[in-house]
Amino acid sequence: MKPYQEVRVIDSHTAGEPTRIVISGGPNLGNGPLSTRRAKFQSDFDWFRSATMNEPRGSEVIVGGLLCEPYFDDCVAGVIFFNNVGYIGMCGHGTIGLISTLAFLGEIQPGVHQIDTPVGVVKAELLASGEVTVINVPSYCHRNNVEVELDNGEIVTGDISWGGNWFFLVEAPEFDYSIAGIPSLTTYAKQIRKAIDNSGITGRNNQRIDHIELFAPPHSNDSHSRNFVLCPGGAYDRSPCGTGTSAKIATLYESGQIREGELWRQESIIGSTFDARVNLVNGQIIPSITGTAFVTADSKLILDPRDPYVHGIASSTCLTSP
Ligand code: PYC
Repeated sequence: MKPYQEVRVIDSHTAGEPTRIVISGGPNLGNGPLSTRRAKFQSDFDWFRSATMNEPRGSEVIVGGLLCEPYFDDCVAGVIFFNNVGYIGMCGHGTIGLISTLAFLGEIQPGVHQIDTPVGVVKAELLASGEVTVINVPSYCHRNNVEVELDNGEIVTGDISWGGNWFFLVEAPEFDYSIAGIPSLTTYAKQIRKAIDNSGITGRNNQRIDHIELFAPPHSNDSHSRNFVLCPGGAYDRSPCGTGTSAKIATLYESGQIREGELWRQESIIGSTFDARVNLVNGQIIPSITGTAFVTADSKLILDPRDPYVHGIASSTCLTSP
């Protein structure tokens, strides 16, 4: 018996944004519904999330996914997504990373696959080209034109929308949407999130709006928009953000700015793209997001109990490791 725990992970990036799928060596969460398993993960094994996501094994940029047996027989896999500070409902780039990881492992072939998540079953199609189309959860705009006041008195107007996570969508074309502009965009997005938190404004059912998405015109003539997305853990999304793009196109559709099936090509702050479309199913907006992921590592993390940082360097004090 080895004096340390081994965790097999497969890392990938989707349009520049990293995903780390835990293949084996993760916690045993039982075989109930994924939402129940996520609650157990959070209450009993939060140290594992921190160990795999925080430095020195991870970083605030990575989104993790624990590969699980699905609860529903017609799903090919289950997944619980998390990051350096907690758990996220759905993750568009992470689902594309997961599908590419399952293909890398030889577990799936091109075709449509169902994935079980804590917020519902998601479909994803692996195309022969290697691209992946995620058929997301129902998405919608909760409130239009909401005003928040920043500490400096500036009033910012945005839409509160759901695309599998909560977003505050703001048109902010005055910034530099290139790598050089990232520090200013990050500061501005953090000021907006602080103002939202302080004002008590939330998504449906009092849920926290933890993603801020800023928009400007695209750099390429083939795209429709460029964005900058601040994630809950403080990092910016290198990809155009699958759930954020879903929230955006649902909002555009509801306000009559795009039609069902029309292409919306969203550029990220690094210039990578997702192709998005609104599909209507039983009156609900079901966004589809197409992108590509590449596997970057198939490796083993070592969790050595003698290591003082075995559970990661976290700002959180809620770790419940034995
Ligand atoms: O692609 O949905 C996404 C996502 C959420 C957080 C980071 N990426």
